[in-house]
Amino acid sequence: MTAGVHTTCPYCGVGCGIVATPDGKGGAAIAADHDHPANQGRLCSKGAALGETLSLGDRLLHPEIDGQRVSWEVALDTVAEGFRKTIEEHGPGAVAFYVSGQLLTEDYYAANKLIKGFLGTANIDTNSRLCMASSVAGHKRAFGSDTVPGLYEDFELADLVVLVGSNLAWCHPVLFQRLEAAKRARPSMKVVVVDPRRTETCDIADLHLALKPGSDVALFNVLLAGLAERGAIDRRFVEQHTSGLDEALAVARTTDATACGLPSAEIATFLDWFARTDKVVTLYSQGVNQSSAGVDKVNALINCHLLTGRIGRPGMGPFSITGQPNAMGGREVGALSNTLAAHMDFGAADVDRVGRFWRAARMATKPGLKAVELFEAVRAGRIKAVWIMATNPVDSLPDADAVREALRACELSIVSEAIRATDTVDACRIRLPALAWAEKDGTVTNSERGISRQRPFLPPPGEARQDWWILSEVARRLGHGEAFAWRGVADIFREHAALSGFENEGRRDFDIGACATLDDAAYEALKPFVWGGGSDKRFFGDGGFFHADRRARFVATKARFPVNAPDGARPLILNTGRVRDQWHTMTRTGKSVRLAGHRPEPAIELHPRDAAARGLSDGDIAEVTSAWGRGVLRVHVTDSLRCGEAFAPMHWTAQVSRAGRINAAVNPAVDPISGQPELKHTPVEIRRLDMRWHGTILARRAVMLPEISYWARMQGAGYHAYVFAGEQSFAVAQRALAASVRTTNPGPWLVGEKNVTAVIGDGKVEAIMSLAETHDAGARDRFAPFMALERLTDAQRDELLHGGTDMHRGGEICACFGVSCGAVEAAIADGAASLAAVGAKTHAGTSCGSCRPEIRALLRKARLAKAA
Ligand SMILES: Nc1nc2c(c(=O)[nH]1)N[C@H]1C(S)=C(S)[C@@H](COP(=O)(O)OP(=O)(O)OC[C@H]3O[C@@H](n4cnc5c(=O)[nH]c(N)nc54)[C@H](O)[C@@H]3O)O[C@H]1N2
Ligand SMILES: Nc1nc2c(c(=O)[nH]1)N[C@H]1C(S)=C(S)[C@@H](COP(=O)(O)OP(=O)(O)OC[C@H]3O[C@@H](n4cnc5c(=O)[nH]c(N)nc54)[C@H](O)[C@@H]3O)O[C@H]1N2
Ligand code: SF4
Ligand SMILES: [Mo]
Repeated sequence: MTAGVHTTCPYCGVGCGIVATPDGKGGAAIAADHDHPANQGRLCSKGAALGETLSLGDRLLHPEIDGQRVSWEVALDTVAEGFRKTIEEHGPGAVAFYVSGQLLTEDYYAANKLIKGFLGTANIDTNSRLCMASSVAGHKRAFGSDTVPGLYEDFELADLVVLVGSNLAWCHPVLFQRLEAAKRARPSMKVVVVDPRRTETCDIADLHLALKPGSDVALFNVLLAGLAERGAIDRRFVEQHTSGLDEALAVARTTDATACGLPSAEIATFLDWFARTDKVVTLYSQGVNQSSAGVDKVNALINCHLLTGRIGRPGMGPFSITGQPNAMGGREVGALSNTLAAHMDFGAADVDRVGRFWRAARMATKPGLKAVELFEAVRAGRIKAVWIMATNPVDSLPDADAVREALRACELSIVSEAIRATDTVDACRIRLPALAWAEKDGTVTNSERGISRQRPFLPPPGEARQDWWILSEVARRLGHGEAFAWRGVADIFREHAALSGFENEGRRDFDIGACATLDDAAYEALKPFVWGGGSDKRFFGDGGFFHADRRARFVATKARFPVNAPDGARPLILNTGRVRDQWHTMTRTGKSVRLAGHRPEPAIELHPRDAAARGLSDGDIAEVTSAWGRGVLRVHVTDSLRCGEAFAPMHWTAQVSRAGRINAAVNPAVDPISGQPELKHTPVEIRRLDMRWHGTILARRAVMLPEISYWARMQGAGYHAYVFAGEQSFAVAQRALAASVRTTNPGPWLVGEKNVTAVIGDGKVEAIMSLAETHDAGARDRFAPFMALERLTDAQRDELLHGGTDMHRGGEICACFGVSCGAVEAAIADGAASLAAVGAKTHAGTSCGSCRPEIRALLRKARLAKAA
């Protein structure tokens, strides 16, 4: 065993420290870093399962052009020559990069420098456009800079924490656990959740405001007016450090509170708590940003903090939480199409300064296209060469079928990817193999401006290379070798740090100029640190905003509502987001067996009344249609939604589900300022599909399913699991499916009862299939134990062919120990009355803790049932 390597989790923006210890066989043991300031020894279910994502079977390991393996020389020459020719013939505006908050800062810097300083265009946008763009724009309007003023410890120090459009329990679980622990230690602390859905985050809420989708501006306007009326104003702060209050208040006072669809008593309680409490943190995420009024939502809530002077002091402030591990690093290098570099923009002085620093050959002088319009330009043929890095836009952009079409029609589509089978890789001509988390080297910045090292702990596989190397090789071929002559990531980091300090003199918030002189050893050993702020690392406690007059701005935000409103034909509002155990397009979390249990299928959640009105029951298959496209998903009926609203997770792609790719249906409307798409609000209709049969397959080797209406694939331990349903005749489907299974899983075919069939060769199950006229939700759980057996006894074989052991598990709760809902309910029925007691009986909730909100919900349900 080698010693543990200190690195950072590649998933969410909390940025937890990890110690990875390679096992010498290509894997590694993953443990939490007890010394990392972000997590202090904690990890969530996704972080804890990282060890299961390291295998190489599905990696892109060699460059490819049009499906043929080629050498790096050929691939790089083709890319460089393609860009050179396109620019020569059509100008720099005909090329584009589309990059990602999952690049390391050094990779990100290289991409941004190449296109903006040497190709002469700012047509580089990042998936942060779908994620943080509204916060960036809102910060700039209010503060004059894109600054997150506070720190994680502010959540622990606050007396009131307001979570707006954030499902913290599932999306930033370690921060949620820190908040939960603080509230337990100090029960007087209050938590308010503002979200149309009752999420797991509401588990710790003292007040849940299930507002009408899109009505956040109205809510915070009402709050602003109410605070002013009650005199909850910090006059000194407002007078010395802000401007624009009168205009903002005038608009706020005309806002109609009923727009929020909330009982007035709830709004009154919120106002009362906010007015009375000095230490307030307002944390916000995609329920705010991903909206056609996203920037106004950000400013409406910042207004309330400026009015009360609650910003940049311990336990106070607005806090925009980032999603991706390096969303903040991307903002630092300036890789949005409307930012330049190092928190500079396209003003003439900035363009000149950065151009001199880079010794740029061809400097971009104006902002480029934003993600949605960038892919429209690709589709229209105005952009003829596009290079995608570390993001999967065929699944994650709205109106996603149009994105796929755009890429297929593009003359030069290039993708740098770690994984071979993704919907974007399938659509691109040139495929460049990138290093993945375990192999790459560099830095990331988390939500609290904390910079940490990601360090490699496994050797580079195949011919995969890190993104910065690929970029600099292309730059060299285009004649810019000198500007890209880095020997390694430390060189790039020093250059990036130097640019942040270059002619800065305190005018720009982002300044890590001191790091420009780190030597290689110091960079290697770099400990996590938070950049900026005063001695306590916070910004703006004493003003010092970055507008020219050093004052913050109140922004008058008039309540506007989503551009695409529901109507008679599409009366439901589709909201989308995340589930606890999957990460985005599942290229990594989808490999983990233990993460496959919690939410195994793409689901559409519906309120019981909306379901009943459409003849839908839990477990049915439904088609979701919008003006842009459709998806086919499994129905989940739940009263955690408001009537009239539906929710679907964003994670399922064409690789894992035939039609579960919900972004085909999601609308591409954007915020007029930030260009961030409105991913939380698409008018849809939902109808039941009449399935004539339902089935489950567990097979050692992947099965090519015939054309059927619905299927989803999930990872089992040493096998693939498929759950599916179809509209054709039963007999035809049964024959076609059996043939598919046997093609890749040969052996004796045994026919059992209840339409169970199996391939069992030499006593070992190769494949199991069951088909029935009704959905059998427990089939996968019943059959799974048989796949774990090396050799079946006769009795076990008979049991299998009779339909498997009858144990309905009701879905998994605890990913760490694989504990089902059924087992937790049984423990509760058996007398376990607390989280600790359930843990003692079942182990559930005793490791990473991500499932504790769900266990508490089951405990509550049992208590209510008992009381009734
Ligand atoms: N498990 C998991 N964790 C993740 C990720 C992941 O893929 N999986 N991705 C990471 C990334 S990149 C990001 S950006 C973050 C996202 O983290 P979050 O923003 O917390 O997650 P979402 O589920 O996208 O959306 C948050 C909530 O916004 C609510 N919402 C919808 N419309 C409105 C509205 O009009 N107003 C308000 N107030 N709320 C509304 C939704 O109901 C939803 O519960 O998560 C990060 N963490
Ligand atoms: N409907 C709906 N759509 C959404 C959202 C939503 O809430 N609702 N959320 C949006 C948000 S906030 C986000 S952030 C996006 C995320 O959407 P994407 O960025 O498309 O999602 P990922 O699956 O994280 O894609 C990252 C890709 O990079 C690859 N990769 C990993 N590491 C590396 C590397 O080092 N180099 C290279 N070259 N490749 C690498 C991974 O295999 C993966 O394919 O989705 C957006 N789309
Ligand atoms: S909270 Fe979970 S996903 Fe986020 S950084 Fe920490 S371990 Fe990774
Ligand atoms: Mo994100």
